[in-house]
Amino acid sequence: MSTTDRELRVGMVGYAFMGAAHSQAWRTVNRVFDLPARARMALICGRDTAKVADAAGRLGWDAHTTDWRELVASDDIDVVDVCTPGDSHAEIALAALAAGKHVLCEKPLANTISEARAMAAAAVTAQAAGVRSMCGFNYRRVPAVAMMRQLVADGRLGVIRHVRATYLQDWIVDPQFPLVWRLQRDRAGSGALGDIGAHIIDLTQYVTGRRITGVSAVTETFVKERPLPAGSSGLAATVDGAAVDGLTAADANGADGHRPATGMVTVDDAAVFVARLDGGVLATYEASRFATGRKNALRVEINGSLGTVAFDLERLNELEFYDATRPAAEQGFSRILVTEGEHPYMSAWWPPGHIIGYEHSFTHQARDFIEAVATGVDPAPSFVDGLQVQLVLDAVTRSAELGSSWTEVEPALT
Ligand code: SOE
Repeated sequence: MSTTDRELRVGMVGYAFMGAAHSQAWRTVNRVFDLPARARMALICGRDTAKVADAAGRLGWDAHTTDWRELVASDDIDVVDVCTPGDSHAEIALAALAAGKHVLCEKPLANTISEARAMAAAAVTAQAAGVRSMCGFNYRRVPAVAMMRQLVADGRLGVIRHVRATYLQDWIVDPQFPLVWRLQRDRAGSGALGDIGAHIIDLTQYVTGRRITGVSAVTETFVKERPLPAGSSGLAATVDGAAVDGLTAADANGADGHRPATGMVTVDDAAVFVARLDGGVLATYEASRFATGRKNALRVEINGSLGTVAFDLERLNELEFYDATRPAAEQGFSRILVTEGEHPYMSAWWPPGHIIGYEHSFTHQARDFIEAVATGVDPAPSFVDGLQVQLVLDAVTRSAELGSSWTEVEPALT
C-alpha cells in the first residue's frame, strides 16, 4: 500500500523469537501503512551459518551473514535492528551509531547501567547528525495502551493516585527446565525483572507520563540450579540435544534416562516492588516466571480521582474504564472495544470491530520508527528512555540486595 520509492535497507542481528517478530513487522508494515519510506529486508545476521541461512529464507530476508560487523559497516544498510540477547546490545548499537546507521534495539536497552549510559550518550550525539535510535518496548504500540495514555493525558482520570502493574509467566516452573541464556546474568543482565519487569516499568511511565523516583524491592530465585541445555533459543530448549520445540525438559531428560550436567541460575525468577512515581503516585509492580498458569499475562491498572482505567494483554483489544463523573445511577466499569477507525493505528487495518493481536504491536513499532526516520524526527522510546528503565531495574536490584531498603532512582537526564 506504500506510495513511496524511498527505501530504508534494514540489517537485523538475531533470528530467534524477537528476530521472527521483527521480521514479520518489517514484511508487513508497508503493506498496511502508507509511509514516507519503504523497509527493505536487506540482510540478516546470526552466528550459525546454516541456521541464519534457513532464517533468511523462512523470514524473507534478501541475504545473510554471520558477521555483524560487516552488516554494521555495510554501505548498503541504513537501519540496524538489534534482536540479540542483552550482552551484545551495547557493542552492536554503539558500532551502528558510530557508522551513522539508524538503530532499533530490543529491550531492555542493555545489561548494565554503564552500557545503557554509553548508548544513551551516543544516541544523543548521533541525533545531531540526523541519526535516529529507538528502544523496542513494543507494548506501547498496542492501540488500547496508546488510548489509555490519551485518557490520562486528557485528564479523564483526574489526579493519579495509584499504579498497579503485573507481568506474569510460568515457563520455568518445572525445575528440570534447562539453564537457557535468559537464566544467566552475564547474558541477560537479570531475570524476570529485566525481561518482563522492564515492560511494565516502561509502560506505566509512558502511560502516566511520570517517572519512578524510588523503590523498595524483593527478588527471589526459587530454583537455583538447573540442567544445562543442549540447544536453546531462549524460551525453547532441551537438556539432551533432542532439539524439539515444545518438548519439556522432563520429557527430554527421560528419553534416555541419563542425568544431565547442571549449572547455577544467576538471575531472579521473580521481582516484586513498591514504588513512588513523581506527582505523589503510589505503585506496586510484580514480575514473575513462576506464576503457574499465567502464560504471558501483563496487566496495568491506574486509579485517579475521576476514574480508573485498566489494560490486560490477554484482552488486548479492550480497555476497562470507570468514569466517576457519570451520574451515580449509571456508574460501573465499561468495556471499550478499541477496534474503531478513531482508535490509534486501527484505521489502517480491518473494518471497524475487527480485532488484532500480539504481532501487530511490532508492526506499529516498525511503522513509527520508519516514519520518524523518514521525516527526521527522534522516535520514542529513545535510548534515554531505555536508560531510565535501566536505572529503575538497577535500583530494584540494589534495594533487594540491601533487604528492601528504600532506593532512589535518579533521572536519566539531569
Ligand atoms: C520472554 O519472557 C518474552 O519473550 C519477553 O522477552 C518479551 O519481551 C515479551 O514480549 C514476551 O515474553
